[in-house]
Amino acid sequence: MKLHYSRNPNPRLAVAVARHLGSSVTFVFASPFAPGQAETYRALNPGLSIPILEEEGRRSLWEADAIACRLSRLSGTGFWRTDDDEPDMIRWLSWGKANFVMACDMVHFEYGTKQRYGIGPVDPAKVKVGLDDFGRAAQLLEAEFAGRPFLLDSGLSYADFRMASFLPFNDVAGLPLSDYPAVLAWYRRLEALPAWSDPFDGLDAPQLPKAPLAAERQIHRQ
Ligand SMILES: N[C@@H](CCC(=O)N[C@@H](CS)C(=O)NCC(=O)O)C(=O)O
Repeated sequence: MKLHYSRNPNPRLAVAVARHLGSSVTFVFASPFAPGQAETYRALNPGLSIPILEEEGRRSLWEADAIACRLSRLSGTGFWRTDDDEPDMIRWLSWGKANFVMACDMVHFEYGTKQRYGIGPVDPAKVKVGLDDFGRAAQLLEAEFAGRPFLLDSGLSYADFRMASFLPFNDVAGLPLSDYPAVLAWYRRLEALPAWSDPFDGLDAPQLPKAPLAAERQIHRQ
């Protein structure tokens, strides 16, 4: 089984899942949007994006959530719940993608992706929408995490990894995570997991192109 990945948020998420579960995958560094790569990757994912899981005898699987589901099934663990907690887990995946993760993605896209790949200047209006959405979503999560350490009562699940998928990039995005102490404490619990904090350990994965750090932007503004 091959997991095509890069250091960007969704591939990082898939690598972290594989590492957390101890999946027997070969990690293949991919750059599907680089010149000359499209033809190879179109056969695996018509949309070209990664992560992609290539498994003998099966259609290639793309979308980090689908890959997490497959790897969890193969692992025989309930990291992706298959019991009575599954609806609760799906609820957080669904809400997260439309709210918290979406807000993080919006801000990270402006300060991170656009700057790394020279896609254009930061759009302050988009940043404002992203930060407002982040505030609303983080407030809801703050109340949830006041009562338990992870999203599900039964403990760590894939929903936590998905919800946190853009937070490893917060050095660049600069989202005000510390305004939400219970959310920050939850994220620190994830960071204590080696599979989450350094999923690329031992892999030959080139660093992402640089984007200005949030701290550098503060200095620049003064
Ligand atoms: N909805 C997809 C999004 C996949 C996606 O946007 N992948 C981006 C990275 S976050 C990509 O392929 N970028 C090219 C690269 O990393 O080289 C998922 O959850 O897997």
